[in-house]
Amino acid sequence: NRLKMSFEDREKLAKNPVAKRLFEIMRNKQTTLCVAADILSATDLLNFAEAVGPHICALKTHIDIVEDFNPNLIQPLQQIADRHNFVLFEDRKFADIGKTVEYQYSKGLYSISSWAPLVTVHSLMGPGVLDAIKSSDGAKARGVFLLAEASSAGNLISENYTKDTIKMAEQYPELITGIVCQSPLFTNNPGFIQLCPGVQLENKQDNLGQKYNSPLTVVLEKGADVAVVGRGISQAPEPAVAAEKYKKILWNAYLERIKT
Ligand code: 5IU
Repeated sequence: NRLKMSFEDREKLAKNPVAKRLFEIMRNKQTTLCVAADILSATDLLNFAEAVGPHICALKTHIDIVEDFNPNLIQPLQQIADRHNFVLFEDRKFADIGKTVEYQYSKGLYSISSWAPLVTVHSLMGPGVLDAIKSSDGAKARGVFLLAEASSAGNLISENYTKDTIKMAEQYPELITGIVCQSPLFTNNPGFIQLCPGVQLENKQDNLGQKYNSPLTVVLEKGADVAVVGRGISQAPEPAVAAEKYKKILWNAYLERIKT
């Protein structure tokens, strides 16, 4: 049972290099916190990454919302990620035919595959998207979080879609880092990491359909390994303080979960 296993034991079973790296970072930094850096200015994004860096295992970006984006942003962002030892994670949610995804992933203004070892992908369009990610240009150690469930109210994902998404992931153990979901999903592969967005202490929802659970709920009841916190940290008066607080709650919940 994945939920009772330590990250150390699961790291040995992971076949994807980014999953192995994430498990290692989580153990060493004692953090399962991924911060969503939904930030509109390049300078603010860098300052934010620097502030929360010590407390996170991954920084999730939406690079296409940066209003003054310039490719020169990437190098300092990578330096911050290296210095604080976290993974850059572009939440691109690829959902087109394989060939188009290949271009979106490795070409264009953002050239995502050259700097983001982790990306999100929709299973909707079929496994050709995963073949495209696998064979595209870019850095070789790469991983995918496949989207099996969403935190937004009224989303159209059915139980069968979720199950079939997990089956698809299991066909690509070398490429798949894990699964984005909201419940303790059944997978035969404990090397997969469960990523759970929609986590906050203050609010239960926003005014655009986002639904939140507490850090304790997602780890102990929903099976989250890595929890994504966005505005709970980015809108806090002191993001570094908030990040440390979430980190500690999440890590203690993980220890509680694996305790026999
Ligand atoms: N995100 C979700 N829910 C999902 C998926 C992705 O919230 O089901 I898939 C993203 C969107 C945003 C971040 O970048 O995670 C959550 O930010 P807040 O914690 O600010 O709501």
